[in-house]
Amino acid sequence: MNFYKRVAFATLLVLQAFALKAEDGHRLWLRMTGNENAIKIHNDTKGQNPLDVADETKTLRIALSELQFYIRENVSIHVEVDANAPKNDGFSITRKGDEIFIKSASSVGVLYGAFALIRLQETGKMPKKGSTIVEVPSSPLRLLNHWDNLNGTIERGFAGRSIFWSNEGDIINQNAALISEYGRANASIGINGTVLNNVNASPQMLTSERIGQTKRVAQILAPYGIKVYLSVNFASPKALGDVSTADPLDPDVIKWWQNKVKEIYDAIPNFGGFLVKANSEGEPGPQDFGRTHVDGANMLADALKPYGGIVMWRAFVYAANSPDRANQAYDEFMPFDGQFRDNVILQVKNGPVDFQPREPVHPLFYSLKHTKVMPEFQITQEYLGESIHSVFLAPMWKELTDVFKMTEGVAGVSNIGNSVNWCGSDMAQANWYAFGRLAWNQNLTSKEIADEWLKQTFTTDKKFVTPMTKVMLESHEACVNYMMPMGIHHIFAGGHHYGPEPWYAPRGVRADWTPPYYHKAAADGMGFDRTRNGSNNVSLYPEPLASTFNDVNKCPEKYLLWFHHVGWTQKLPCGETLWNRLCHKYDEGVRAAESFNATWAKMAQFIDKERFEKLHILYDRQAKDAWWWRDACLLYFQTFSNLPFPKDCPPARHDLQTLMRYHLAIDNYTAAPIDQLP
Ligand code: BDP
Repeated sequence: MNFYKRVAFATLLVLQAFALKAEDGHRLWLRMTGNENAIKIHNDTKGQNPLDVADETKTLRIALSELQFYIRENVSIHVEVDANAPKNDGFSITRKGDEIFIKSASSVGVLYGAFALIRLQETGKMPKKGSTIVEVPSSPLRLLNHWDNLNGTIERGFAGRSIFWSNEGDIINQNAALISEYGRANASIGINGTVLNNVNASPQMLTSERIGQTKRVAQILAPYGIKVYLSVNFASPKALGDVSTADPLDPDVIKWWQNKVKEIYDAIPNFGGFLVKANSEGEPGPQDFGRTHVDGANMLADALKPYGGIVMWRAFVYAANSPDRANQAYDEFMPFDGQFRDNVILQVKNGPVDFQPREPVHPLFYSLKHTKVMPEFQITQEYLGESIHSVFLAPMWKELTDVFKMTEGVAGVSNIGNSVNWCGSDMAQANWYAFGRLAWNQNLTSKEIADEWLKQTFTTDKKFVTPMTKVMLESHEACVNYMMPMGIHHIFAGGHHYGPEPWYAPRGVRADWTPPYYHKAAADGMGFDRTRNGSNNVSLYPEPLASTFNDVNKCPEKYLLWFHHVGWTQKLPCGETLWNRLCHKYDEGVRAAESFNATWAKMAQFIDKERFEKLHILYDRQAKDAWWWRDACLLYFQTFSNLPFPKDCPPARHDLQTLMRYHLAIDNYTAAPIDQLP
């Protein structure tokens, strides 16, 4: 080893020694141990191009050092940026004897190849002699969306404060090393873009001072192949006091945005573009000036076009007093199909209401034919137990990716904060990981992702990986069952969205912000009639889905109460009455949560004490919360059904009055990330 390498290696060992002492989760799935073998690494890239760009050179250097430090087998590795190799961030890995060749048309592709090789090694799948692997990502845009506010708080964040912004001024320099680690972690799973601020965007984001700070983040992330994007407030020109209106057709407004975009690109040449939440939940938008989504999005798109920037325009819109919120995005956007510029992408949440534990696929994914569309998933568990419940979200996201090709891109609302383990809970890291892996390859199965994540994050020991893979794979369905099975949705407590409050309906609150709007429980039954006789939401789907959803006997049980209002004693295709089935589904959820807790309790011997104990507290709490959810929902719905629990269902542990007096999460638990709990 030369001097530089020896120093670097010694530093690495010291860092690892520290890290080994305390398994605080900070290293995520990148827990590889270093390798003293001086494996031979060759950079076979010919000529100067494309390595005449400083960031490209840095990217390649990162790839080389990752391989140098972490590949343990005695092989020699050749990396090469070559125009004939896989393009679009793709790479090939070829093994001939003890030589491994990583090739890509870009240096970031080589970096992805390097991380892929390390992942294969860590999961016991090092390429065999004579084999070739070629990977090209499913989605060109693989983006995190941070809902970080400029004062450092994070909307729906359960892992501490923002790593980018703070009230106390510029924390970016202070956090430079952390932001670089963030870049590395994202690059290791193929994420190539990040929106740095909340969709409920402050106009202040576009001041010169904040653009300067954004530039710094962009510089730190560029070598990892990550572009930065910003959420913008549509009223910025007016709100910042520069123009008297924000009307997208006003020449002064158009000029303002052109100048602002130029200012950004002068500072950040590889800037990605804008994300916009307009005319939604009180945010300003073109409709405030009698204009349309198309007028607004295209005006911004035209300003960004000369620089190659894009607009991600969100389709999450709904107005008060609509008879069915699930119809609204479709009604507002379908008439515009084909009218958006080619650098506009409509960003659509996976379901038509709002990141519920389960929703049918948003109808816009089936119907938009001439508009670019990218799904928006929520990695942070706003509606799935925050950073307290361990719920692996890949199976939920697969419900969309199994029917929709993400050819334009995909966004995930991040669960990252300055909590030492990044996500508030060690298990929640799996959702960040799964998002990146699915964005890279939407055909991966949930099982493959869980398996490789567990092996890298905890141990490759089968006695741990096998039972915990099962727990992870069952965890989403369990959460649906103990919170809101059979198509029930949005019965959360108002505001924090952690615990159940199906009864929440204070006077003066918009109907569509209260659970009774969604569950419609009454003496005759429960569920939202979205059939052709009801809100006709079923007709927004193509055939045969529309007819299947419309028919109470054919509608999948998991969507039953989403599409139908069903009588309490009505017999379902499974043979049970609605009431009995509902009781059994809640019980299934509780039993599963208890079994996860019991399985985890047996895992102590396989992993470190620190993470074991923290998660043990969480799994225990999840099981208790599952009981709380089940009792609250069943006892409340029982006031309408007036029916007893079926004989094989255990009696409630709580009484309804008590459950209604306390608010799960607010009075009982603090919403602080677990590693900050007393
Ligand atoms: C809802 C969240 C809210 C977000 C909104 C959005 O409760 O905090 O601002 O989505 O996506 O789920 O814009």
